[in-house]
Amino acid sequence: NSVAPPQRTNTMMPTLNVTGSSDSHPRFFLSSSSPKSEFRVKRVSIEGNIAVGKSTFAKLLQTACSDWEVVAEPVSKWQNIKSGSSKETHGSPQTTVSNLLQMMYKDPQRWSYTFQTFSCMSRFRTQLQPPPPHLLNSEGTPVQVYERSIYSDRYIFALNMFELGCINDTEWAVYQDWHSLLVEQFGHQVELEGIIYLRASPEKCMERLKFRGRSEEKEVELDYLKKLHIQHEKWLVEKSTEIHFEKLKNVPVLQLDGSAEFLTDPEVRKQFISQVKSFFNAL
Ligand code: UDP
Ligand code: D5M
Ligand code: MG
Repeated sequence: NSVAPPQRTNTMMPTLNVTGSSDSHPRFFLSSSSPKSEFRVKRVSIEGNIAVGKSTFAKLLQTACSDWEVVAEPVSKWQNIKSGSSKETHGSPQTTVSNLLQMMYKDPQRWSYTFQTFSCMSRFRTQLQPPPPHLLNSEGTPVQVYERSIYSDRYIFALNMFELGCINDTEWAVYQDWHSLLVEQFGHQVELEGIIYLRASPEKCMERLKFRGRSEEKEVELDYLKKLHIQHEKWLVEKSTEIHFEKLKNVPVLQLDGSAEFLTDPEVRKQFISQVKSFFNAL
């Protein structure tokens, strides 16, 4: 269905620009992101365990169709925390002060809450970005695809950290409070129309995690991946996770077999793309 929900008004407000014109009267025009075109862009996140192949799959989608725009997970931002914002540093170059991803894995008790605030902030920023102009002008089915989302941050990682005792009761209460406030305030701007769940066994993910060899993840244990797998299953398959946002409860989920070798097997790639196309068309 290409009929847009009428409520997505805050991003949809057409921008009224004023310019000088040749007859020296101001000229008003609507920017190219008209409400109608922006409503049509669907937003979908790719969800799945660590190292299941989300980034690889995202790249595949990016090359498969010009109507699909992929936004990668900002891992490098978490690995390179910069010294203040450029405003605060008065134009002097920012320097890397720490690697928060590494700190979280080395001392989860101390750094999990900090990590959750930072990763969720960066995901909010990502999901609030307007679609690029070529999607707005697309004649087909334009889709903006995110690698993970503000929802997996809460219902997979933060929840898991809380259940592991790495986030305490107070931190969990505070986290949930600001997360809900932001989701409610930004409303339709941060909603998803669909989710692709790349699903594989924790063992397969561990094999790929080792193969990828990201230094911060050296000490990640199979047991941690098993816990994250269960969180994904509860949220996206069994639907037993308590979800606090009505729209999210009913978001369609496309499940793909992440253990298939879509990186090297062209047949699997073809099948995946075809399933994704049908899924996007039906949203
Ligand atoms: N990978 C693979 N075969 C596949 C998909 C992925 O060998 O069909 C590898 C990929 O090359 C990488 C690792 O699995 O070395 C993890 O993939 P990625 O970084 O995409 O996983 P993510 O953490 O983003 O889910
Ligand atoms: O995920 C990137 C890396 O970041 C991986 O080590 C998991 C970690 N990650 C991502 N989001 C979170 C949250 N919210 N909490 C804790 N850890 C997180 P990858 O699967 O490699 O794309
Ligand atoms: Mg990735």
